Amino acid sequence: MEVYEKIASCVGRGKINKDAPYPPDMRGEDGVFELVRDALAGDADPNDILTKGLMVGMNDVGKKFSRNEVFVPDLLMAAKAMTAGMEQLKPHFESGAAKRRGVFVVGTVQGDLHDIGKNLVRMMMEGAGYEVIDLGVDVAPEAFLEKVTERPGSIVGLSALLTTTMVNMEKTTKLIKEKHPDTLVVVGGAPLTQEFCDKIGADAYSPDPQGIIEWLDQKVA
Ligand code: B1M
Repeated sequence: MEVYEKIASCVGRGKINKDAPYPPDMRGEDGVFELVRDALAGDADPNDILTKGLMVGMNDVGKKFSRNEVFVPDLLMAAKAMTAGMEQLKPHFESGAAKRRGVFVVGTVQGDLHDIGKNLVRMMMEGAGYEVIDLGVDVAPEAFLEKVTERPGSIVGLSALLTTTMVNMEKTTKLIKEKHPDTLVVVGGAPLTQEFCDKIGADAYSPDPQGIIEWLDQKVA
């Protein structure tokens, strides 16, 4: 099995590291931590580790969850395993952070606790040279507004993973645009579409963080 497949499989099984007792049938085997560490030491591309390994594993577990083959605790273990890999990729994505291109306020909208995608956006934006203020998860529209008021000219990034929390993205965008019409609001997350972005009056949507960076490159010269 090639290394990316092994990483994907460990994410899917929730195998964090060698010492982790879960899952019992993988006791003593390398987990995501060791596999990513060794892959980086062997000159693997951090982007490949992310897209061919970590994200593939997380996608698989999501599909199994949809088919009722795994349950919420399995998603949690997969998320922990993925985080053990992402932590090590962080310095590689942040290495371009010498310059500061602006302030990017990011958070997962109210009611939503998913933070892996949002953390990835944070890392990539830091890597692209932005000062990032991460408000975390379950962020109320007022909390975004407060930060924008405190840091005029900042760009806001909203993440949502649930169809039920997408409405809070709309509330947040409207509140910010009402008080600070010139603020750029960019949105992303698995259930979103360009159509939804247009409907709520956000400025840009991208299915991945890179698309947001490229859009801002055009917009904020
Ligand atoms: Co949840 N969950 N979850 N979950 N979970 C999903 C999203 C789901 C699709 C699973 C499924 O049914 N197949 C489903 C949502 C269905 C829907 O609304 N249509 C779901 C559900 C139902 C739930 C609960 C309701 C389950 C329950 O309790 N019954 C519950 C809700 C809790 C809450 O938020 N209030 C819940 C809980 C959880 C856990 C806590 C167990 C865990 C999250 C742990 C954590 O984040 N720390 C979890 C997980 C892990 C998932 C899946 C499996 C993986 C999400 C993930 O991290 N993906 C997910 C299924 C799936 O997506 N395959 C699922 C990896 C990540 C890198 O991708 O976040 O999409 P993603 O980010 C991408 C892009 O979307 C984009 O960039 C990233 C990289 O490409 N992006 C942006 C994201 N934000 C962006 C912002 C941008 C730009 C791009 O600009 C600002």
